[in-house]
Amino acid sequence: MIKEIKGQVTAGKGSYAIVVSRFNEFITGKLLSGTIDCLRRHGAGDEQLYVVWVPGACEITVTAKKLAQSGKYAAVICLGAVIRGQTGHYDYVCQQVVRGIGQINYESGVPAIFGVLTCDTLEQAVDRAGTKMGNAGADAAMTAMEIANVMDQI
Ligand code: INI
Repeated sequence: MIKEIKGQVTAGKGSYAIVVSRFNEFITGKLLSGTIDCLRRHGAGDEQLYVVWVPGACEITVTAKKLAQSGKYAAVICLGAVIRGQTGHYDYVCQQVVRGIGQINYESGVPAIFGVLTCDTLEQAVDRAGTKMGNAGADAAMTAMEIANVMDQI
């Protein structure tokens, strides 16, 4: 018989770390609200949630790595907003964050969830921070709960 594992989208008993950047806080604050709301709706108590603010997207990785390596969290959710219009080094910031968060996953064995918006315009970011296109923070929370549950079952 095939043994098949599928993740349940429930918070379970584990704790969740959320790293959120202050840069573009108008957007990232909405992502954070979406993440917390989604985790609570799926059974998380506030004692299971740990929020760490960092200056910008470039500082997410070092922080998320430390949280992942602590072994205290079922998943680390990374929230940020990199918007092309504001910087010539948009591509460098994006590359650094994407690669860094990806590395945390396989180096620590703890899921690090990519909830960083990489947008060409502020309007695109607004669309993904609780308006037309949903809330990327809530999406990241859903992913975190599902993969944490998968990890529990393996
Ligand atoms: N940080 C962001 O989170 N988003 C941005 O759009 C951004 N821009 O545009 O430059 C940004 N820059 C700051 C960067 O993440 C670091 O905090 C800074 O370079 C110091 O290391």
